[in-house]
Amino acid sequence: MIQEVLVYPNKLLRESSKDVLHFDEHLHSLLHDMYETMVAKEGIGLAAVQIGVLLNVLIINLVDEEGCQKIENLYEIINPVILEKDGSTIYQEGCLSVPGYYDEIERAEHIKVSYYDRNGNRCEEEFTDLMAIAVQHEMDHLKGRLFIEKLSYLKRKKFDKEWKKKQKAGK
Ligand code: Y12
Ligand code: CO
Repeated sequence: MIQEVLVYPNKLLRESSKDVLHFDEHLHSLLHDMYETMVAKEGIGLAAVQIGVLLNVLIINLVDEEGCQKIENLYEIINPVILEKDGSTIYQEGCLSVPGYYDEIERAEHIKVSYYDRNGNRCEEEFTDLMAIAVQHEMDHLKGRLFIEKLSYLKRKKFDKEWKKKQKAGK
């Protein structure tokens, strides 16, 4: 079922998520809802907290070279831990919980992550480029952090001012 995406400054977005303990039908139903919601809202990544569930679950589905978002390229990442990171890269990020705002954010260029799949199998994988950026963005959600918290002091001030103005205008 398509769920509502929580939008900044919703307080739940600041909470830390907890590890999944049971790889059962409830988890599979959550993954299904997350996928439907992400596709419906035209996102490429979503963390469970964004639909109000405080579990360490994230999904990422990047578009391919032809601009198609294929389900076979869907990553379901449960209880992720970053084992190694190196390099640095800057990318113009956006987030379904901060609609309409995009800014350049610096993150590690390569990461090695351990995680579990939907059946509880442990996986270890190295990610680079956009996938590494997306995993770090979504993992921040699991710790209650949004990408706007990585903005410089001045950029954040400008964001807060614009966001308040937008909220007043009811947009
Ligand atoms: C690189 C950087 C960040 C990520 C995290 C995942 N981010 C998203 O999926 C963002 C999606 C998004 C979609 C929007 O809606 C449309 O484009 C129709 C959007 O625009 C508005 O809400 C107005 C903003 C963000 C992954 C990789
Ligand atoms: Co986000």
